[in-house]
Amino acid sequence: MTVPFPLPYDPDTLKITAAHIGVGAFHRAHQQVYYDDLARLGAPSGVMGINLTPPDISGTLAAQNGRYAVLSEDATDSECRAIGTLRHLHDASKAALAPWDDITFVTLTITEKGYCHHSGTRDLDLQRVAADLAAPERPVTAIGYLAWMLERRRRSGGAPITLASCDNVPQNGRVLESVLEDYARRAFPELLPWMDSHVRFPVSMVDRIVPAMTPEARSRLETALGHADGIGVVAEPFRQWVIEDSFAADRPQLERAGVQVVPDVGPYVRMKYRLLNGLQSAYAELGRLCGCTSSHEASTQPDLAAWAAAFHASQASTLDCPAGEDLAAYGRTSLQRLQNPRIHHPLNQIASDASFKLPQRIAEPAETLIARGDAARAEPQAMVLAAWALNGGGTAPDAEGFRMSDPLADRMAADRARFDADAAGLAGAVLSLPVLPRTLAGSDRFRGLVERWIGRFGGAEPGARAALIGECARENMHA
Ligand code: NAI
Ligand code: CS2
Repeated sequence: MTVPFPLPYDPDTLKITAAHIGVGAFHRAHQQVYYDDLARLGAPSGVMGINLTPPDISGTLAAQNGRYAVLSEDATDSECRAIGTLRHLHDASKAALAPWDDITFVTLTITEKGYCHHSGTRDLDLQRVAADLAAPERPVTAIGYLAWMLERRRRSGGAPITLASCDNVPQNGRVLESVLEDYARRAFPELLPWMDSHVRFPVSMVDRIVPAMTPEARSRLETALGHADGIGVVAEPFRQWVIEDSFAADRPQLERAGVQVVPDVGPYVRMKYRLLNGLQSAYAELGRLCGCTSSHEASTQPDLAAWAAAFHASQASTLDCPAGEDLAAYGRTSLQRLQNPRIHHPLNQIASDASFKLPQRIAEPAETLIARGDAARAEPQAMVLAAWALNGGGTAPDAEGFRMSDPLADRMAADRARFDADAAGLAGAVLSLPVLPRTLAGSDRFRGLVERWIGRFGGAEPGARAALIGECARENMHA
């Protein structure tokens, strides 16, 4: 049978030494491309994939002979490449059977909620793992699954292993380490000292905009490819991966594929969260208030596009610049990336789980400005939180049926209804959400800004709201 995905290497000969948990759209368009680069450079490592929750795509991957394609596109360029490094995919029903013995490097993208922690902390949410703790050898959560895999490794005298979280969770590696330690203490006490000497949890920053696939994106991909591909993905051309130099054992030669291995990932993470992700979340809230549905639509609306400069100036003033970067240029590039006409990123997707995202993207920079006595400069952040409150946990689907979801949606919808004509009440309610630092509500100036913007936006039609944002951009918001 002809294999319709041409590759310069033979996937069947790859030794599988890496694994990934959470083989969603992002992993297929990001880490897999780095592994594929390594295979093309002659430093191969096959990757075993595990999906503990849907999507169930192992059958499709097998039917495509373990291959799929990634289409990268922007206004001027388009590249379609085959990937053959995702070797075996185990869905939830088969995850217990996955062979872990030869694996020494594991990455994870299991979404913010997959860590079973209390947002904004490193604390295990015991309710989320109660069923696993009751039967630790039949785990369902990612944390229970990893702990049981490590325990079996310990019992069999297995090799050290690196677990690298790649989710957009602040201090992702530290969170994973902390929840796993707490879980192990309760489920497998002998595992704790073994983990100390055998497991490392590097912090990592990954970046590539990979929206959920739509029928339209799938059709573009298949046209470029020339045949069907049930699990291929469309992404922007940009990609970056920065990882902390903290490994337990042998690992793929990531640097050869352009991965930056650094002693401290923190400055890179904060730059990305505040300038790129911060702008995405800002547009998700402000854009939906103005009637936009995608980040392309919001970022090319003239008033919202002009506002990005004021937002970035305020956010950048809270950052240390990582070595080799330029914050102003990074901000401009971030806006241009969102303006990519080929990438349709639904605002409802970005707005989903905002209660896990806005703390580090919007609230922390506002907190820094308040602590510095510069609350007035936090007006862009106040506008975003005002818009979040006014969007009020609304979960109505967009034109393409994409729904917003968030654990705090019900509470926010109730607050929105309760304080319908009361800007001060709604400002107080949003700032007292448990995921936001108390400092925000404690600053009269900042609370006043949120209240003012709730009042201004609340009394205006969607078109007029964009004009208000544009007005603000022109005043340059004290930048
Ligand atoms: P997706 O919806 O395509 O896939 C989600 C993946 O997470 C699936 O493999 C699913 O099995 C797994 N998952 C979901 N909930 C889980 C849980 N409770 N326990 C274990 N596994 C779970 O989403 P996508 O695009 O792959 O994004 C996943 C994560 O990757 C994001 O939440 C984010 O943290 C990170 N990321 C995504 C980027 C993007 O542009 N899509 C860019 C940078 C990071
Ligand atoms: C987005 C991110 O949905 C979201 O929260 O902000 O997934 C974003 O696209 C990536 O972090 C880009 O690397």
